[in-house]
Amino acid sequence: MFKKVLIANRGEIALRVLRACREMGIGTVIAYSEADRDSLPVQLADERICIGPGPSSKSYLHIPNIISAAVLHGCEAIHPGYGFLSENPTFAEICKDCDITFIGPPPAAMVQMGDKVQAREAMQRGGLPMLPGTDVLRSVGDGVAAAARIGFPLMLKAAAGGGGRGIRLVRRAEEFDHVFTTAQSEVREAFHDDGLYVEKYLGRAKHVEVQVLCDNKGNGVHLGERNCSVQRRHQKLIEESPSPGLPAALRREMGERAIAAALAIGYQSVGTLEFLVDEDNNYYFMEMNTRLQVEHPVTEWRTGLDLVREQLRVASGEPLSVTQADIHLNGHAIEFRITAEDPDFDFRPQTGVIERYLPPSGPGTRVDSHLYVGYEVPPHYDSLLSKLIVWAPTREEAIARGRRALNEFVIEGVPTTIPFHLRMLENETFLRGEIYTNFLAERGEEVGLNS
Ligand code: MV4
Repeated sequence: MFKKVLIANRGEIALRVLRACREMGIGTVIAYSEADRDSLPVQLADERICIGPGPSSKSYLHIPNIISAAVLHGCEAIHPGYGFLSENPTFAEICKDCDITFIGPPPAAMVQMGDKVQAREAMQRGGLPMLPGTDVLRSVGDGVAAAARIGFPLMLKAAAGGGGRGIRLVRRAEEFDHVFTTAQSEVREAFHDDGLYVEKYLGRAKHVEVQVLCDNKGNGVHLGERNCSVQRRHQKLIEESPSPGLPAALRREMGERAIAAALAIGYQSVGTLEFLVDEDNNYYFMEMNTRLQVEHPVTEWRTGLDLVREQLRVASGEPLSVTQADIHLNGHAIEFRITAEDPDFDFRPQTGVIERYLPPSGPGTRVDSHLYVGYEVPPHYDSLLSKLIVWAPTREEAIARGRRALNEFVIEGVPTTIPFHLRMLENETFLRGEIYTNFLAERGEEVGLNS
């Protein structure tokens, strides 16, 4: 096992990795930007090193400074957290060239899953069901021909995109040319790759993702699913497990096929396979995230596993500490993402100083957060402040616990999404477990959204 790990991230996930390291007796070095100088992870880490000014491009995305930080502090490994460089195969390769273990999957798996067309092809070979779709499209002409074959409505997506970036719904043929050319220029700008692809659009679908964990000896386990259909403009807001209404047999089948497909591409570390599930419980592979995800605590609570501990173990060459027979999914867990966005003003991100901070506690209540009174929310990064994760034996009890904990949660100094979450927990569609991916886009006014 490693003696010292560089944490190349910030906020709540830096704290999360730091905590796993500390419990395992692993030394921690936090790489931080000038904007995060006074952050909690910097205060709690064993050692700290500034890797640049506030803007991510000059700090958390600046590979030379991060590698130098690890070398200067004698770190054997780097944990990238999520976001930033966590799915950057070039960074993972440079770590390897510098004899530093990248705590995550092999670069080849990142490359393959990072290209959404390659990912679809690989996962289809791995036996996963797919929506009708196309190869990469480079011209409007290719697009029009493919669209005619697939039929409308369809989803136009960026081959180098993912997570909703560069995604567009095209309802009718007459829209296609314009949407394709607009998307192509935006995608070229955003990803330096103008590859697009088309999939048959699946309306009234649920976003159900399967957590997998693999070591570097060919062992792998699936750790249940998470329903992430409560999304606003492709930003997840609430995640829960089990996915309401998913038949047990389907849950088992999705897990078994997800882990088989992951092992078939030589996957290692934690990973998440995203599916769309339609009203008849048909499921289709969408994409694979080759990193630890924000919502991992939902799975940790149901399985009792520490996923960061498992990542550190497999990265140091140890076998999985569990077999599939050891995995027992208990109760119901729900995560609420508390962000510095104002739900009454179109979720506009806000900065400010935390004037009061009283996180909830009590039975079945976990708060992952880097906040403290006096903390100044920096403008450079995403707006996640805290994750509230509640667990209870049943969904109804978890919802009641979520309501209680959210009402207890005091954050003053910036607006937050707490009021939005409380409204969701009063919404009949949510309470019935019938939220689909387009709920907030089409019926957001039911929960006070004006978008
Ligand atoms: C789709 C889809 C419906 N049909 N693809 C969203 C981001 C990325 N995970 C892929 N996503 C979707 N892909 C097809 N062919 C629905 C989603 C989707 C979604 C779309 C719009 C608004 C919110 C959404 C939430 C989850 C999934």
